[in-house]
Amino acid sequence: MDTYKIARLFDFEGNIISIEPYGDGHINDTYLVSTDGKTSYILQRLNTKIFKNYQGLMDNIQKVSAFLSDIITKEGGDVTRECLTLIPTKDNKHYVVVNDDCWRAYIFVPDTIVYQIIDTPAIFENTGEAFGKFIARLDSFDASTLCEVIPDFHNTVDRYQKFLTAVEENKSGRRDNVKEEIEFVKKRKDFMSLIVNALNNKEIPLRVTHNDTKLNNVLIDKTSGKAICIIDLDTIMPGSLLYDFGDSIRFGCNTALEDEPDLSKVNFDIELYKSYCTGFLRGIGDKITQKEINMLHIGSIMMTLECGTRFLTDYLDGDLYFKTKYPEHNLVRCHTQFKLVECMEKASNEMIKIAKNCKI
Ligand code: ADP
Ligand code: GN1
Ligand code: MG
Repeated sequence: MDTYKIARLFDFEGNIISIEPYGDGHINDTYLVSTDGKTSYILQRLNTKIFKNYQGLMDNIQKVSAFLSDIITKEGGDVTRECLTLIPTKDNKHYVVVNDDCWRAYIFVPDTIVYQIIDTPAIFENTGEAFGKFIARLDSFDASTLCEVIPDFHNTVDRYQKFLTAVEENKSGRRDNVKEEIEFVKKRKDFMSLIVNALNNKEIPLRVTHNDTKLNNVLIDKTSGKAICIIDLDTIMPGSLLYDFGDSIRFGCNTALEDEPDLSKVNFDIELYKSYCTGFLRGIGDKITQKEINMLHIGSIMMTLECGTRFLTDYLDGDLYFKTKYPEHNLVRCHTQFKLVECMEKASNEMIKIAKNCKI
């Protein structure tokens, strides 16, 4: 595929100088397009095997980024740095389909860093504030105008069923290698329905949420250390705030990388939990309910268990979903997540106390 040919379909300023693979996502193919003009661009090929309804997905992103851009303008912010800006194609569409691949482009936000691992609690607190603010800003967005990009994305009851199917089918022939891991999930079957039940019983509200709030989906300003721009809006759809909070904790409170093979390095950092909680609750302000605050620790454990179960499911299926760099990659990722689940389960009482004390 000729990325230059694709890039020329978009309404970029200046002449293209280079196009290089960029970033470290598990799903899409991302390229940095440098030009001789003032602006560089991000060009992305969407993974249409995963995002089958890419039209719906791109419409979601257009609506949400326009909505956020209005709010940021009203607040006197810089829209080119504080939210994603889609670049239209030369025939004024917000994406283009070439040979069944869907491509889109954004303004590249310069002088920012994405972290794969946190080194400063203050940065994590800023990240929490940005994600909290993100949900608060979308509070008045009409959720019924969004399509459900991946149905049942965080439906952990459904994830459990899919896991059982993968165990049953054993497509990869790897089932006997992972007996303990399978038992680990089965033991937690009842736990996996807690948030789904709370949503169904309307104990907690359904909101417009990001649904993929890991640390490398937020751009941090190099100079100020502030989390300025939330990216990767592919999974924006109705969900629970507990999913967004929990996924950030899953990724950010890990003392090691998501795919660290040495499990002695993988631990849950409770001080970082406190930092994120403080920032998140400040960012979301009065938009959070008491019941949600009481369940923040459950969100954290749930998202970690869900992610580990997804890695295990994909391992059993033969690595069909996540990009992998070596044959056991999904299993290594599964192990880090399950180790974190155990650590969080042990730290639950402390996590509950922290959330209570953070909210003034
Ligand atoms: P994936 O769904 O594959 O994770 P992302 O949309 O998260 O794809 O993009 C992958 C990486 O590209 C991000 O982690 C970030 O480093 C970088 N990136 C994406 N969009 C931008 C942008 N507008 N400005 C600067 N960097 C970006
Ligand atoms: C994927 O796209 P990316 O790399 O930000 C995945 C998330 C997982 C995450 C695990 C659409 O996120 O749900 O939590 O990997 N995204 C999708 O790192 O499945
Ligand atoms: Mg990403």
